[in-house]
Amino acid sequence: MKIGIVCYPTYGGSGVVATELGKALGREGHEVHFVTYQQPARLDYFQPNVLYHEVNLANYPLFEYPPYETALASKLVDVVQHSQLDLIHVHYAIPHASAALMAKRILAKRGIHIPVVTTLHGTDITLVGNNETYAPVVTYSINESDGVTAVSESLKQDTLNFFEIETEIRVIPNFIDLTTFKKENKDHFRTAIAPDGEKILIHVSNFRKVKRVQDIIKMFHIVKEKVPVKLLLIGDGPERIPIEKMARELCVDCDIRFLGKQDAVGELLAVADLFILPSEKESFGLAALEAMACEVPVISSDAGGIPEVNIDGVTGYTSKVEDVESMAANAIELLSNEEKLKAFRANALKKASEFDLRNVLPIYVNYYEEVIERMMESIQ
Ligand code: GMT
Repeated sequence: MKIGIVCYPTYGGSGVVATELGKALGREGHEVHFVTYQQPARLDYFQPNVLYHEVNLANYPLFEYPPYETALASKLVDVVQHSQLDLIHVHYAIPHASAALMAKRILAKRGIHIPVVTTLHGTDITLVGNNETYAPVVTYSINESDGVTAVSESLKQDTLNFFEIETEIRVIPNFIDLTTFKKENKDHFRTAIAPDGEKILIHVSNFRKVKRVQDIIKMFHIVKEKVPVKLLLIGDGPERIPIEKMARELCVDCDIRFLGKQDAVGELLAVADLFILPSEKESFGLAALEAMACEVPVISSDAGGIPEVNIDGVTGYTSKVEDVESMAANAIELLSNEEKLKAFRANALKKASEFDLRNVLPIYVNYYEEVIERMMESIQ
């Protein structure tokens, strides 16, 4: 198959899923064309049948806001026509789905029929998409897509609750490449981070408000009273400065390392004892899955799709959003019981294996075939 993939090229979860999916499809012999405004962060090595097309924005003094959606639609028309794509798969509804649908209509006028699959990732539904600024276009884009997938049951339900949906939404969960994310021996890192044998907590995110990183600092403050512990904070974003300030005010800053954006997250996960994810909203929690694949149990909130990944009392614990005391108590319990921590580590890996890329990739491929066949039937 020849597949066009549209995504955000940044480190965010939707971009990571889209890029890893494209690379895996490429390895399976499909021809994959990424169409976005920048080389996707994880598209970091050459693969013969994975191509990248940059969306160029022609600016003009009249434009206070350069029309990215129009540029993307035009680029898609060009790529679909000249590379003879079989399907466009867009990740994150805004503005990718409406741009792809515009391209589809333009191509139909030229006698080229291409199906559009839209994958909903989370904030495109739960935070941004249901805002009245975007909701009519998001509703239309979902209903007009030839196929729609959501990354968790929870996100599917949210979509059905927030929008007037007239089409089927298929749940295809996020996945993990267990050959890349696995526990490796990085004892020298552990010694550098925790020289006195302290336990290590870790969090990875884009430091947006929705991640509630302040709850991590509060729980760390409580945990530190009972267990010698260090905290690694990976990633960067708008909340980082207030979080650093809070850490200083609570006098826990000496035991926290802000590592900023890191490429080799797996190497850091390899030395962690617990992954912390107290998000207010989280459609899936890919970062938690990456941790679990590295045998790191998860202390999280029970927001959105997290409980579909982090099983309470098995792979870690879930607590109500904002319940910092409960999260701290759960962390203390696990960190103080080596046997239990070991069992939870094994459970985390076992659960992560259910989301193995090798299981999820064929589900996407079958879905593409189903959507293409349905469209062929409809135009005959
Ligand atoms: O978490 C973010 O803020 C990034 C966002 C994205 O769209 O890149 O992540 C969303 O998609 C990920 C991949 O499907 C999910 O694992 C995240 O749970 C989801 N984030 C939220 O729902 C807040």
